[in-house]
Amino acid sequence: MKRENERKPLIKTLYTADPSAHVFDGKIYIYPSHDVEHDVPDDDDGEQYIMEDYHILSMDSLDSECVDNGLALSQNDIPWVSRQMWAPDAVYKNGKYYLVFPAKDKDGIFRIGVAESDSPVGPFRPQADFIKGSYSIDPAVFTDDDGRTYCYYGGLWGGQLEMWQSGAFNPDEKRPSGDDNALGPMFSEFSNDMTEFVSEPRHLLITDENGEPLKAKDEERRYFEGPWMHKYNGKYYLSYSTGTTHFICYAEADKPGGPFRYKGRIMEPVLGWTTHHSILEIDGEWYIFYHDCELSGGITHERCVKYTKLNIDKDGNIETIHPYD
Ligand code: FUB
Repeated sequence: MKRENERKPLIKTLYTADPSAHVFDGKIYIYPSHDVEHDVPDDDDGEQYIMEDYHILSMDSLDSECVDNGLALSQNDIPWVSRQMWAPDAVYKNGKYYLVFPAKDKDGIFRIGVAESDSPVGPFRPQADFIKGSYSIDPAVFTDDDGRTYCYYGGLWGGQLEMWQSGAFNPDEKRPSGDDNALGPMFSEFSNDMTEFVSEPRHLLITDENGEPLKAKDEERRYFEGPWMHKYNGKYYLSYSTGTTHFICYAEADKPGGPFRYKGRIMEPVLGWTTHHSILEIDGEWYIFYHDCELSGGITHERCVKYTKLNIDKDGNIETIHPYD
């Protein structure tokens, strides 16, 4: 049976997207993008996503009202940022809450920054500069049982991931296509104090069932953006959006850095172009937080966050969700 709040916009007073959900101290916190209303036309570089700040949402339980906790961090307060505060995540470490977010620097290049707070809802104090060596978008932060904290990140097209194939930023870099190997998400380890990457950023390998790297033309399975990591029965599950084909898919590995083997589809397309999610365990059951454009009647940059139950069997197989059933 569905819960009262399930598959419905969790909050209607602001547009929200890209929900990274966590349980801190028994309460649910959602770290979303804060979409804004405007008339900028859509394009493949995501110019329509001109978000300027973050608001953190919270819920006492899955059946409670979702609360907007107000302004948590604005682009105007971050020295290195020019614009486009895209999908964030958060982690609790060292007795502090860290907000990890992508935004364009003063040269128009997406970087990843960190801000900290004593409260899960902020306000967050940004570090003076972006994480050295970071680039692209959609950071998802995962702390393993041994306390090591990793960042999964990167997005194609407007997320600029293809532009770094040579190791330096090149806006004219050719996109992988056809039988080229697809680009996997990036993977780096954070220092314990969350001020730097302590491992060289590298692409994660996602293979097919035969151990062959997924190809760029395999748009129903290859990585596009929006990575998330969850651990289940000792295995590592990388889930992500396929972008152009609008699915949320997943791949499995024995280690946090892969290699990952493609496993299947978690969610069919939602209303809107983008699909972006997080997965977490709440009171012994698993849930996916995601977004669609129901609240705005389909306007791609005016999205709303939702959640629904995820069914995972004992072997870690995830049942595909049809979001409007
Ligand atoms: O919200 C802006 C971008 O749209 C995110 O970074 C992507 O994952 C997509 O949801």
